[in-house]
Amino acid sequence: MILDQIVSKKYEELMNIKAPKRSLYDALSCDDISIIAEIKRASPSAGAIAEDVDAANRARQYEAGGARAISVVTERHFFKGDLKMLQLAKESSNLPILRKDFMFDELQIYESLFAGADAVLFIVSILKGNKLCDLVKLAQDLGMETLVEVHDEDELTEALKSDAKAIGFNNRDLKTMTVDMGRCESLIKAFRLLEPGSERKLVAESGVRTKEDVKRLQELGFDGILIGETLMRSSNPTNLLKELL
Ligand code: IGP
Repeated sequence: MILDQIVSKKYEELMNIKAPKRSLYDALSCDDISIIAEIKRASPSAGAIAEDVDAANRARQYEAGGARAISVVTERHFFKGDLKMLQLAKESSNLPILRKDFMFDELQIYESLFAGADAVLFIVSILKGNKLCDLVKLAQDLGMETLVEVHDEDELTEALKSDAKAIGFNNRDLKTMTVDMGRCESLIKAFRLLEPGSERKLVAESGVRTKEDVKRLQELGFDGILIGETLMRSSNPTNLLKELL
């Protein structure tokens, strides 16, 4: 019957959307440190960074430089981003794509899935109560991976209640927009005490500029580093990535 055929085709299409994604966790599981390279047009702290960036070309340049994943900031009003950038980055590279936005509603998780995100970011400071655990679970049930971002020890304790397999330590305080490179160091120490022998992957975020910064974070035991502005301001991000690694 034609109706059965239509439904079974539709089912197949939906299962394809939920199919295993490019894995951010795998990208963070290499022997050496992995760079997650970010596409970010603007930010509240920096203003305009590269508003006319070609996301497809950037994604190719990042991949050629050895980045292991790409983060795309899709927030529209303060970061001048959109989901089209994410789609272009996905089509133009083979790397896992992390959607960076301010997520607090189930609809945003579905939206990310349909846009092609392989992983989504959750920021603990804007998620109260059980919301964080619920959203992490929903994203994972839909086949996406999750990176949960913290800025202090209280937030870290919250993050560890969730099932997230990757935790991001943000050097930037999103309330004041100031960067303190010592944050990652104190937070990774706290993490080791709170969860000894943990299997979670750890990502250092924000303010990374030099090879020395990368080395230092590697020595501290981070699996990945997220770099935005430094790469976005470079006219040759491929070479810059090679220098940083
Ligand atoms: C990148 P930087 O300093 O390299 O540009 O930082 C990334 O950590 C930063 O863009 C970021 C972010 C976020 C952006 C961290 N958490 C949450 C938007 C939303």
